[in-house]
Amino acid sequence: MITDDTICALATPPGVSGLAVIRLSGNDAFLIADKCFRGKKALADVASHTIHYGKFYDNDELLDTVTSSVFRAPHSYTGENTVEIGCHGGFVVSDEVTTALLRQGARYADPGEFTRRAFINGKLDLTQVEAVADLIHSVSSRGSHVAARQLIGGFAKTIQILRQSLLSVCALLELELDFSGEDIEFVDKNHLLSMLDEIILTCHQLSDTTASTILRNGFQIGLAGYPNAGKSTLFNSLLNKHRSIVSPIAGTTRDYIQDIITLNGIAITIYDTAGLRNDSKDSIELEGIALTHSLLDSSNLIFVINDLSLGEHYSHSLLNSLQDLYPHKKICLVHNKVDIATSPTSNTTNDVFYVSALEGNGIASIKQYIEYIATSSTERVSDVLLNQRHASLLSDISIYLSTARLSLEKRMSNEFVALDIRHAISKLGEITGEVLNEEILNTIFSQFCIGK
Ligand SMILES: Nc1nc2c(ncn2[C@@H]2O[C@H](COP(=O)(O)OP(=O)(O)OP(=O)(O)O)[C@@H](O)[C@H]2O)c(=O)[nH]1
Ligand SMILES: [Mg+2]
Repeated sequence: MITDDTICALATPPGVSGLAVIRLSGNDAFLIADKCFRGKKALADVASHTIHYGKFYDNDELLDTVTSSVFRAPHSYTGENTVEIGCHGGFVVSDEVTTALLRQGARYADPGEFTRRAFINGKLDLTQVEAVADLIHSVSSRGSHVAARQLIGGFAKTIQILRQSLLSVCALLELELDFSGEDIEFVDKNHLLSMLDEIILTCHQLSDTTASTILRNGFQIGLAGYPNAGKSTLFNSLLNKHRSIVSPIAGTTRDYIQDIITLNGIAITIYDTAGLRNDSKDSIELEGIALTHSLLDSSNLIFVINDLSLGEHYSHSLLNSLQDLYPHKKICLVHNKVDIATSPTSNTTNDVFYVSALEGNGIASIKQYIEYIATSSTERVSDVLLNQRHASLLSDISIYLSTARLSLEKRMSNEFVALDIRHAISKLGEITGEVLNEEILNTIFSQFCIGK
């Protein structure tokens, strides 16, 4: 499908840069570009996938010397005629080039409109569109690599295979219905049962979003502890920079502070938090404590920092209460200030660390541990960055298939079995966008920026 209007927008971030790229896509892309571009040949006459050097004018005013990359429909990102104009960067030139194209009949693109056209023209399915968004917004190289694999269609293929096998089973079940009087069986029911089991299992395995969320947003670590335990000192030491204020006054950190380090290609977001104490009456500090809890709640790993100079068991009641509050979370104990501790220190083990955040002892082993945990919690993700939309559709699919399975076991009529399988097929189609839901489409494309 080729839409009537031709859209244009800056595809690179605005600002001072070596180059900027302006995209022009639509039926009249060559016609419009040729009104501004003067090279050896008109762009309308050159072959697809070629690049041309020339001068770019707004009427008779020379704006820049540019390169024009030409892509003819349907062999372009959008599936439409496309020209990508590479001009010099900076705030002025790209703006003037865009304005000149608008003056010649192009329309300014909406956010995500290029990708939306790619979807409408069948160049990308919905999982690939989502991969584009993840690729642009990725915060870690591992997440970006998974998104790249999703972009070339890994996930879409898995869904297609599931859909195809369900479609063929459904066709056979419905065919059997036509011959219901004749006691003919086209589908081996035991085989169908095991097939449904397999697909339900695949849906369950696929639908855990934890690992994908870590790759998309980063692995979150919360530093918790009583005031003055040395959380901010440890935070700075892990980041290797002076980021958070350190002082001997209890209650120094009131708001939470976050920063990112990258370990093994995974973004690790560390949160320094307000010290947790039960007896505070200061309303600001109490608000900080409430914030700390909401952060710990969303953390993938929690470190409880204990001031070892006050004793090995000084923070035990805090550790116990956090373990009660977050029973499913990994919580480690960090004994800090070994340099001034009087009690003998044991060796660092898997969950218990002995460090001096001030002097830097033991920090390397904490980092190693973080890297190990973050890496192993994302290992299962291969070629899909699952999001909530996929997860909820996969859960719907499991429910439909489980109902179909039950009907089959109860030897109910094929009609019922087929109906639930059809619902599951439709939900699989929603994942890839074959079954359209306008509202979902709008939500997905609203996350894109202009020019993409
Ligand atoms: N000797 C020694 N002192 C430390 C160490 N870590 C932190 N301190 C000191 O302990 C005091 C408190 O450190 P902070 O890092 O501000 O402690 P905090 O847990 O962030 O404190 P609040 O923000 O008030 O909750 C400061 O005087 C630090 O210099 C350490 O490993 N050894
Ligand atoms: Mg602090």
